[in-house]
Amino acid sequence: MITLYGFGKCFNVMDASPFVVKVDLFMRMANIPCQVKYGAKYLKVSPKGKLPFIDDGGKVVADSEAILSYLTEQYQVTLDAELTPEQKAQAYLITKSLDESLYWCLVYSRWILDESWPLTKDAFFGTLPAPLCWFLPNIIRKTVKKNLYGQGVGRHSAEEILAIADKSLQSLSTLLAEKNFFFGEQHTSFDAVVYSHLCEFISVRFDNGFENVFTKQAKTYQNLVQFCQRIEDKFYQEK
Ligand SMILES: N[C@@H](CCC(=O)N[C@@H](CS)C(=O)NCC(=O)O)C(=O)O
Repeated sequence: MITLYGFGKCFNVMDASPFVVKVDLFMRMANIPCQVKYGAKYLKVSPKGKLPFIDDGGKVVADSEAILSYLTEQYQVTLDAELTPEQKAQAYLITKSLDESLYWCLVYSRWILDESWPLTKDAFFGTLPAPLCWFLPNIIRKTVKKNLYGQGVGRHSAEEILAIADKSLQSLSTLLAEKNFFFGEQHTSFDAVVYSHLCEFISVRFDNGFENVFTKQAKTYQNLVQFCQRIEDKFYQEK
């Protein structure tokens, strides 16, 4: 049985990390059974120091894209069998755009945006004992801020980052249009990729009903909201 290592259910979505959701949903779509193990402690044993990674009977694979490629080959997954080489190329490049651009807007919206930080802090560090809970969250927040600056997104203002995220959301909404899934009526691995990023904006719920500006903006795209619902109805009935 494959073990998927992630951070854990958070804000009402399957995992706080879109990359973990991507792998989880891909396995659900491909009917590959797996068990999940949750905890930031697994970062220490991850081959690349990030989550997700999987352990398939001793074969360890890290990085969501590498995991999807490994599973596709090892388990003869046919989710993308009907896609043309051109569609596969488009899916690859859009995936990179979501993983490398929209993802960092999400990081900003959770860790840096002042209106979200208290909730993020509570969700990620709420069970930390004292004295760790007094200083560790702020130390990690500073590291995230540094990473965002290094990556580039952190050099923009909140309004500019929201506009960057919105361009991706708007483009996804245009691409999806009236279709049920991105390449038509049949779901493909690309729908797992898109859902993994969208759910972190659209499907998140806080007990107090709070929605940050990024979530509010994402929810203005009705077809994207319906797409998330469609995926959840089909693959996350236990939610
Ligand atoms: N390219 C990787 C990205 C994975 C990634 O960035 N994971 C983040 C969580 S969303 C992580 O583990 N961060 C912990 C760290 O950087 O210390 C993938 O596709 O799996």
